[in-house]
Amino acid sequence: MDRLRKNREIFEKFIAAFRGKKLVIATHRKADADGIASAYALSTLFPGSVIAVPDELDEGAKKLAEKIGIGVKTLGRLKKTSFDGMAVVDTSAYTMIKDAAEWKLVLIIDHHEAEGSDMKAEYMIIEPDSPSTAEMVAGLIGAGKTDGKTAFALSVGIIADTARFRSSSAGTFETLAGLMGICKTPYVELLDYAEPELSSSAKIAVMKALQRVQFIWHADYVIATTETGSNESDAASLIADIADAAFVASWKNKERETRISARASKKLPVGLNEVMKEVGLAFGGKGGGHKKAAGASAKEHPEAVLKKCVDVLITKLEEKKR
Ligand SMILES: [Mn+2]
Repeated sequence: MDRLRKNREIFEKFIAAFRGKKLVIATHRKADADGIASAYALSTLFPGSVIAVPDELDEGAKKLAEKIGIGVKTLGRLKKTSFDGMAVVDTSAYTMIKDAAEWKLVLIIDHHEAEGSDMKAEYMIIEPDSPSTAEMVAGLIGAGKTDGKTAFALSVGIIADTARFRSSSAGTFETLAGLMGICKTPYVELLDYAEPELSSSAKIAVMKALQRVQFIWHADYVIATTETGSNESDAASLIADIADAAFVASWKNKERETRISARASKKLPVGLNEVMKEVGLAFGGKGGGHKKAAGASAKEHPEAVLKKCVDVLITKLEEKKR
């Protein structure tokens, strides 16, 4: 693949230019296993670097970091003058990592769609078609060159972000097989890290979301909406196992905004990242993500935002027909 070769070239140039430098390797807010695994793998090439996040880790990322002993710092507490620059993995949008605005960005590795991405770095490796940043990083470093801990982390990142291979290519399986050969961990154990058991309170939040599901049937597509206090992405993923599109809203009182988590079935012909972008813009917020998994923030109450999600999706479905 031409693009792979080109990206490897960029990566090698980056390595040569920054060898021995002290970097902050950062990922997006509410960091997930893909972001943390990618940051960790990159950090093995830059001894003395630190891994940092804007706020917190999600359950999977927390479990992974504990298992292999990844130290994660908070971005706001780091002294910029102690570092030679920041590398960002698994996002290229300032909304996902506000602190990055104050840093000199030297490298971005990401697999999110170009819309909504507004960060620029000296070295940029973006592959919107890649199912995970972990797979990209494994390809850039060379899966065969990783150590056991790195191979474990990247395996978990790949399984987590593909949602059990819903979005995967032959390359995904090849890369994972290579990594599993190195970390010698059975798939079931990796899966346990990629999809950790939800806490009881998270399970209850999802159950409440299910109780409140409303749906409409439009031109052979079932579109579901609901609200929850938390765990909107868990609820959206579960509902989209059945519905063609799921929009789950959660009101964030501190930010005075609604967060939407959107998931689509294989069948839905419209990219939810486009829907989320339009919804965010309509309410003074932002949106984006992937075609099948996207999100938005909106300065409006959940009911109105969910209505807008459905309206925008239906408009786009109608446009497809024409
Ligand atoms: Mn990712």
